[in-house]
Amino acid sequence: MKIFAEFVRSAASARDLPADGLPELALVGRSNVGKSSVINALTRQRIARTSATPGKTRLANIYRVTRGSSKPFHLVDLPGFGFAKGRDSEREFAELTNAYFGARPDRLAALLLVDARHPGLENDRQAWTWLASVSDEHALVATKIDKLARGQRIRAMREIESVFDSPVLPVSAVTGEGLDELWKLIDRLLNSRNPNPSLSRPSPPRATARSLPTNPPPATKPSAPSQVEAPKK
Ligand SMILES: Nc1nc2c(ncn2[C@@H]2O[C@H](COP(=O)(O)OP(=O)(O)O)[C@@H](O)[C@H]2O)c(=O)[nH]1
Ligand SMILES: [Mg+2]
Repeated sequence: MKIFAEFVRSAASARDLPADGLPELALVGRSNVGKSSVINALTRQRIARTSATPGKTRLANIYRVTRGSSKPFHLVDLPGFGFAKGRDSEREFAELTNAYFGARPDRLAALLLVDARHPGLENDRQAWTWLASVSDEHALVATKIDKLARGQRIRAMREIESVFDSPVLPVSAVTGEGLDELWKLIDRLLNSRNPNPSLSRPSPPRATARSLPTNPPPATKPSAPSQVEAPKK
């Protein structure tokens, strides 16, 4: 399948986001979680700059992506969060994301990327809660799955699904694992959005993250925060 991707622009606030009505998919995640790498792997281009130094990107980078005969969409690489600690981290995330999407939650489809090796970090959980409050169309992706051995993986994915109370899709930008599934998930997120949200309220479909073809959802509700340690690179 042919994929065409081009950089559109960087945006410092919601005002700079394109207003041409194309569907948007936001990538949300801590700095260094692998957002840019996932974009490059998905588009098979070195279009997004990756960095071993967290915190380089303070702007949202917007790409226009067309896959096969599908309608084009905008991929929005949001600035990473995760520098501030404790209470400040909640504010940090709210500021970053509200700057981009505060004015247009109806148009927000989003993926939260979490590091497969660090299930349940506090700021990841805050980000998930925030996404759940502003968007029906969001799903969870675990990055850098290549860094975990088989046994560790199963345990880590179970823990992530339990903490977030949601299915998770494991991917690797390095080996390409999970990318086909990720494309399917993206198609579903973009296409399940109602173009006229006012017609569908007050019973919005909540099918997106739930319909991931991964493991069944955990039987129990998430427990207390499991860890808040600083992630390894
Ligand atoms: N092993 C491995 N490393 C990855 C993967 N994705 C990203 N990385 C590395 O993690 C670092 C941060 O990646 P980047 O895409 O810049 O993260 P961003 O800050 O979220 O955009 C870089 O050194 C990448 O090479 C992956 O799937 N597997
Ligand atoms: Mg990046």
